[in-house]
Amino acid sequence: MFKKATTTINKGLAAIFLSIFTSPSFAAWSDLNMTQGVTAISKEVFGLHMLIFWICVAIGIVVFGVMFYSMFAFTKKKNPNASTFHENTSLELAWTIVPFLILVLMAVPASNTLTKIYDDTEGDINIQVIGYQWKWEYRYLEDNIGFFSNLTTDLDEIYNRTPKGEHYLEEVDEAVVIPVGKKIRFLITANDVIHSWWMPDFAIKQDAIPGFINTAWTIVDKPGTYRGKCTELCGKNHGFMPVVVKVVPQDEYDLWVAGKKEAALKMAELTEKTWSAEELVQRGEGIYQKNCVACHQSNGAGIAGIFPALAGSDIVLNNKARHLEILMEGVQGAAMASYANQLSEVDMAAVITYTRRSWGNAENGDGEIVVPTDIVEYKKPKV
Ligand code: HEC
Ligand SMILES: [Cu+2]
Repeated sequence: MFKKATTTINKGLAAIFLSIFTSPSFAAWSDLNMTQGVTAISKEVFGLHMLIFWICVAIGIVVFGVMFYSMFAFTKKKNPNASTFHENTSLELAWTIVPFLILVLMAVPASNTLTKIYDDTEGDINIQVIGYQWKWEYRYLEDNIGFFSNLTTDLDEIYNRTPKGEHYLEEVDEAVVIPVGKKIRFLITANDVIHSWWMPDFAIKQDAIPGFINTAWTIVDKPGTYRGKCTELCGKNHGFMPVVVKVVPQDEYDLWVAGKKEAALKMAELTEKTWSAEELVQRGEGIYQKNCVACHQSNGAGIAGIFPALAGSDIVLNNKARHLEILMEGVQGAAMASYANQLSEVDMAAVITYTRRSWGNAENGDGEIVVPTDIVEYKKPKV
């Protein structure tokens, strides 16, 4: 029984060592080892890791060598009279100075790399990264564009109802896009709790802390899609807020920025235009179906005792200010979340107006509508 177990373990170990030593090149035992990444810094970090690993191996061999040598060379049988000396100045000096020198030897290149990593000077492109429960927001400071990046993995995959896809839990609706060869500085913070923005291929792992801004930077020369995740336990959906960065050639990046700006401009125009109640109701229906029916139901009747009815609700009928506030701020301690960051001004106004105008609400209440500029006004800092 015991023998069988040890044979299995031995075979397992042999297989592991065999797989390490027979891999194409020594650095390529990458599925066991740390990733080398794709940037100069990440390769440097990998180099440091290997250097220190081999120093540890050498120390291990010396220490265990001496230990095993002593165990076998000085058994009671071979050496019945143990020597009893104590205090040996040169030995004590040696075992103080040698480890000190080893530490310095490791500290010099490590500090060198750390100083490079902590360079917080301005980048060619500066992107603010904001962690939320449970998604990331990105704001390109120079171009004044921004968006949220949400997980897109299907719930069916998460609950094992369908096979898991290739990028399971590492796919988003909108990736960060950056150009090759440019210095990108990330200004990392959070909106609610502590998150951490981790992109192993760039050797970036930086805490996102509310009220603080931590920086990180990268220059990536290899186009591609890179994937990371939040690495600070941040609540129930911590495992569901991946980081995806697409590195593209400069001209492709310029096109992307132009497209984003155009979309923002269109949105601004939509916000400013004069909306009729009918137009808002029409637009609001789809938004209501997508965001609200799970709780308030498509007929606005809610679910008794859990989700209040919006049809005939006093707030929806007669209290425009409170209605707006609930949608913008959410209700503390209840399942009603804030939609301020999830819906554009136009969509927010549309969904509110839709609920004020549907299910007989227009007839039974004041029938007031909310237009996009009301939301813009609400969002302005109050003095
Ligand atoms: C996850 C469930 C959920 C979703 C989704 C949701 N709500 Fe709510 N909503 C609630 C709950 C619970 C309350 C009651 C909060 C409280 O006062 O305790 C509420 C309250 C409200 C109220 C106040 C009603 C009243 O009479 O007190 C309005 C208005 C409202 N929601 C509108 C919306 C709109 C519009 C959407 C979609 C954009 C939406 N809600 C999405 C759960 C939800
Ligand atoms: Cu997080």
